[in-house]
Amino acid sequence: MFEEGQYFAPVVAKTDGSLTVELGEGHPGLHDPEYRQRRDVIATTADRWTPGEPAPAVAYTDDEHEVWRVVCDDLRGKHRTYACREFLDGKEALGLPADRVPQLEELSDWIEPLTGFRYRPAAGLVPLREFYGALADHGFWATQYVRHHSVPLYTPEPDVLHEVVGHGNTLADRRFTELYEAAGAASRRVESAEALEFVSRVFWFTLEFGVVHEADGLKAYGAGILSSPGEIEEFRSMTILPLDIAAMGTQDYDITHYQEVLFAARSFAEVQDVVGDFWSTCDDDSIARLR
Ligand code: NLE
Ligand code: FE2
Repeated sequence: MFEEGQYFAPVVAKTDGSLTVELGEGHPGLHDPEYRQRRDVIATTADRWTPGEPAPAVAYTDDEHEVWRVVCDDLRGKHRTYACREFLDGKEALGLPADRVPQLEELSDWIEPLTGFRYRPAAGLVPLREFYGALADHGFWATQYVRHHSVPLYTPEPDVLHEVVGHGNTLADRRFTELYEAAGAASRRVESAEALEFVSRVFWFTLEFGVVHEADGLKAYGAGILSSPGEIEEFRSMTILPLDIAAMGTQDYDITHYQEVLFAARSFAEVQDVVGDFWSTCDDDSIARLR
């Protein structure tokens, strides 16, 4: 339904300086003028933010709060069943509201004392170097719009539910943020676009879509699974391969569907050891040997 590579709808500047978000063919909000106007307003506000300022507050509508409630209600039991231990610890520490969309600034104020991380508002796609580089400085670029109400179970676009319910709960736990920081450091160390792409694929198959064996079965630790009430029920029936840096860094994926290939760690400690060590030490040469 979406073109590969376009899950971040292009954001275009208009002559008056405001932004318009170009929802593509097949986007559930394409023929919903009210939704399109919301996307434009939210993108424009984020675009006007300058570093050092508080993230702009979004005046979420009742309908947007309702989408948040529906997804959080649905995920409550599913997280208990399918989320890994470390995610559940972060979720308990953060205590996100389930009845309203929280603002990035208040989230940052809750997360910073736990791990040092703060959100930065993103109008749309943030270039890879900027997105990953920010992680090294405890910054997490995040969108603020809400997925269209007709598709609460799954969206290929990273919306505020993904950024906050998926990533926010992990940004609240040091075991995860050490990994985010290491990915950020790796992105600053590598020079070639190919090496950065490799680092980014490893991120995709771990912090976005990673799964891990626990005593009572396979659990998710990737934010992309943990923010989707649809995909979280399906990941166990996908092709599950063992954690392997060279395989993850070269594996192709389709961003527009449930992930068909996932990499499972034997334990979260394996993620820390293998993936954390990779990001902490990799450079262009070591990645070239793996590609
Ligand atoms: N598919 C995820 C969700 O529905 O929340 C978002 C993934 C963004 C990479
Ligand atoms: Fe994400």
